[in-house]
Amino acid sequence: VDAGAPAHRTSAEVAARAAYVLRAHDQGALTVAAPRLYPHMWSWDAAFIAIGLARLSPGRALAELETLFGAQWRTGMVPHIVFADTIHDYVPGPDRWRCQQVCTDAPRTRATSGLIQPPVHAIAVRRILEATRYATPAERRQVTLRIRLLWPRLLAWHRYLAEQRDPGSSGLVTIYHSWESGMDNSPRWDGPYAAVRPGPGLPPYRRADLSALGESRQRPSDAEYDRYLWLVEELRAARYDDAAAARTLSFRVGDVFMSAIFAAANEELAAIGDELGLGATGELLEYADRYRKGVVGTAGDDGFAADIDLRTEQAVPAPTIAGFAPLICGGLDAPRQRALVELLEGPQWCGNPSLAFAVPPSTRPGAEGFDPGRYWRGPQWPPMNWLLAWGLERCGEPAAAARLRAATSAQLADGLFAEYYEPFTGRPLGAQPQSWSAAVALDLLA
Ligand code: 9WN
Repeated sequence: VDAGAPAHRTSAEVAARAAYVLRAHDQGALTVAAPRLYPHMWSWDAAFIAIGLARLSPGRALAELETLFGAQWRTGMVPHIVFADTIHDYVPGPDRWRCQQVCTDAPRTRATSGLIQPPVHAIAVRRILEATRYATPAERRQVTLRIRLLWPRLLAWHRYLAEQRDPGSSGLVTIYHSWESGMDNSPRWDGPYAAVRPGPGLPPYRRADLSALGESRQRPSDAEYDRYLWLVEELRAARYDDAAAARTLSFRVGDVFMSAIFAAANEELAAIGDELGLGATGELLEYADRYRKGVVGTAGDDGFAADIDLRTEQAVPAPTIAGFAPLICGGLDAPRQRALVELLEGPQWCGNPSLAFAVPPSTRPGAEGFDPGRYWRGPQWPPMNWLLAWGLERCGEPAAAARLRAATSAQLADGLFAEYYEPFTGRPLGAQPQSWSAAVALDLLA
C-alpha cells in the first residue's frame, strides 16, 4: 500500500486494499499485527482480524483463532502475544517473559507472553459462524465442525477469566498490567501506575518500538515503559501464578472495558453453544449477567463507568473511551443509557466540532492527560469504534450505531489503515498499515 493520502476512495477500493493488507501480513495461519512494530500475533488483534477475514473466508478467519488458541495455557489463559517463529525485534521478547522456563502451565510448542487481552474472541467466532451462511454447504459443514472443536478451548478461556481473574465473583475482571487492557498508556492507568516503582533490579532494555516507528512522540514515555517492564519482572517472579500475582503485584485493577467485552462475549458464546447444541448456556449467561452488573455498578448518573483500583479499592474515574463500557454490554436503565449515548454523541466526544471525524478520541479532548498525538491518550482507534458501534446496535441504539459506523468508514477511506488517528487533523499515526484497522474496514465496507 503506497503512502499517498488520497481521500474519497470508493468502498470497493478501500475493501480491496484492506484485503491486500491482510494478505500481505499473513504468515499462513497467523496474521502479524503490523510487520515492523508488532511482528507477532496479538490476542485481541487476532479477534478483530478474524472479524474482517470472515468477510473473505470463514475458514481462514477461524484459522487465526485456532492458531491463537493453539497457544492457550493449561489454565485456560489465552496469552496476549503469540510469538511468530521468525526472529523479530520486539521488546519484551520471549527471553524476558521466559514463560516456558518458569511456569509449567505455559504451552511447550509456542513462545508466548504471560498476560491476557480483552476477550473479543467469541464475538469473532459468532461472526464467522454467521458468515458461513453465505458459504457453500461443504464449507459451512467444515467450519462448523472446526468451531465445535475450538469450543472447549473458548469455554476454558471464559472459565479462566471468571474463576482466576475474579475469584471473588465481583463482576469485574482483574488486570495485572495495562498491556492487558489493550490501552497501554491511557490516563485510566496514571493513578494505579503511581504505585508501580521500578526497582534497581530492572534489567536494561531497548525501546525497539521507537526504532521501528522512528518516532517517539506517538508512543508511551520512557517512565511508562520502565513500569511496563518492571511489572513483567514482578509477574515472572510470581511464576505467572494467579494466586501469587494477586498477592504480590503492584498493579491490580478491575477493568470495566474488559469486563464489558467479557459480558457480551459470554452471550455470544452461549448463542454459539445453543446453535450447535454444545451446552454450557446457563453457566455462560450467568457470567454475562455477573459482568454486566459489575460494569453497570461502577456507572454514575450519566452511565459513564469507572475502573476500580483493587489495591486501594477506590474507583479511578478517567475521561477515556473505557467509560462507555456499558454501551458494549448493555444493562443500564433507559434514562442512563440515553444519557450515555448523548454524552458519546455530544460536544465533549464525537460531536466536538474540532474533530476531523465524528468518532470518539481515546481520551476526552482537554482532559488531564489528553495528548492528541500520543497513542491511547487522545488518538482515535478504528477497532474501538467498531466495538462501540457493535455494542450500540445490541443495546437497541441502531441510529447511533449507524452514525458511528459511517464516521469510522469515512476515516478509513484514506486506505492507509493507520493504527490510530490524530483527532483534530485526521493525520494517520502509529503503524501503517495495521492489520486490525484493515480488518475493521473490510467488515464495514465489504
Ligand atoms: C503491547 C498490537 C498491540 C495492541 C494493543 C496496543 C499495542 C503493545 C505495544 O499493540 O500494545 O501489548 O507493544 O505497544 O496498545 O492494544 O493489541 O496491535
